Amino acid sequence: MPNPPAPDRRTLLKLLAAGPAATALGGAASAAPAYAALAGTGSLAAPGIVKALPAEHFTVRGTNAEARFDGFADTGLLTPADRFFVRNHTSTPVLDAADWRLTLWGDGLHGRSPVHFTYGQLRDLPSVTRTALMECAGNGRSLYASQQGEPVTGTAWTLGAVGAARWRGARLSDVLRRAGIAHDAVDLQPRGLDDPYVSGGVDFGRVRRPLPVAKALDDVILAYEMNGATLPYDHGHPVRLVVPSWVGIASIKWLGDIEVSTRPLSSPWSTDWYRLFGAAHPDGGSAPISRQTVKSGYQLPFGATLEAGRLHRLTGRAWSALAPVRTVEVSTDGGAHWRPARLLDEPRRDGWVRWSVPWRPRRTGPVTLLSRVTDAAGNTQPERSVHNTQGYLFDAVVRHPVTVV
Ligand SMILES: Nc1nc2c(c(=O)[nH]1)N[C@H]1C(S)=C(S)[C@@H](COP(=O)(O)O)O[C@H]1N2
Ligand SMILES: [Mo]
Repeated sequence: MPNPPAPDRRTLLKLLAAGPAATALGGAASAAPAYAALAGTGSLAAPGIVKALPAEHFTVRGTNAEARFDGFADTGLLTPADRFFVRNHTSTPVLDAADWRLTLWGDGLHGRSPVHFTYGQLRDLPSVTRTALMECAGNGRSLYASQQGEPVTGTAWTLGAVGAARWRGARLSDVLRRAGIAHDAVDLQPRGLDDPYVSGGVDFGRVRRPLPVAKALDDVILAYEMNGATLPYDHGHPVRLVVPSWVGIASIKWLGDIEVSTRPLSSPWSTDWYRLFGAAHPDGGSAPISRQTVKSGYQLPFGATLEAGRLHRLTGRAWSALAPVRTVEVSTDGGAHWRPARLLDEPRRDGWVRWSVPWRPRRTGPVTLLSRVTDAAGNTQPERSVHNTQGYLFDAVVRHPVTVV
């Protein structure tokens, strides 16, 4: 399965209008004959995103599309690709698997360098299949302002910059060994084939971020399938990294090359961003962030109305990147009383669990619903998240307003 279904004509026009990324590398041109059909309706426009973004499932934020977390109620444990959030620094390049190759280079390879792998060679390696969450480091960011009154910069996600998928691909460790990784290699730097990221007149180069060799050799996948189908264009076609339990930025999409180095590497994605800056953190910022954190939420719109006197079944999801979920507690009275929710899935590492709780509200008026996850290592959601200026790793209990009528 070399390529996902080609974008429709309207999308192609949008991509062409979006600039050189869409047409670079011969991808769009070679896929062109399939563009004949359909023009979508009821969809939002995000510059540079190929897939349809129906308004009932997505909120567009700049070049990104947030999935509607409240709408996950009708999805299973896996998030379908057409409901999965997209985080693009620039725009989705439409690449052809047949033209793609991965280049490994740097002083951390002991033999000849560079080393190349074609798509076919990658697919011929033993494959692994693994379910893992993909979650942006800034997921929940807007809650720093709305709930804690603290300003942060960056995309104002609510809770929908997360999804779970079943990824299939080659082990990065297999590729590194075949490429001849040296024993003293310490850092990799995977880099995407999307356009260089330009912001405020500064060209930061193509999206890339150091990845320690220890993690790379542990459980990182070069994924070419998502939920049993060819990896979609927006999610990194033909090949992306999947770095389980780490912040989404580690999982470089449209992977083009990997530097392998015997010295520590850096990029703006490890120096300017994806560190914790602010009063509670060291001068110059924390170390680059790696693991995601703990979160939970109700699959209900903010401000939903619920009928008094009726028995409602409230549902949600909870997850931790640190250990399997152990308990979810809920409060339907603003935090005065807590009770356990029923877990609907067996907790697993790198996954989430669905939960439910019955609730018959008696009195009409505004109510704050809360949920709190605790994982098997004892990590739990605090009342407040420790502020950082770029709003990463929000982990506090979410205060979810509803109205009983
Ligand atoms: N090449 C490239 N890789 C990338 C990005 C990008 O813009 N370009 N965004 C990163 C970020 S910040 C996140 S959160 C995830 C999002 O993956 P998704 O769009 O498949 O949901 O991809 C990461 N990989
Ligand atoms: Mo992200």
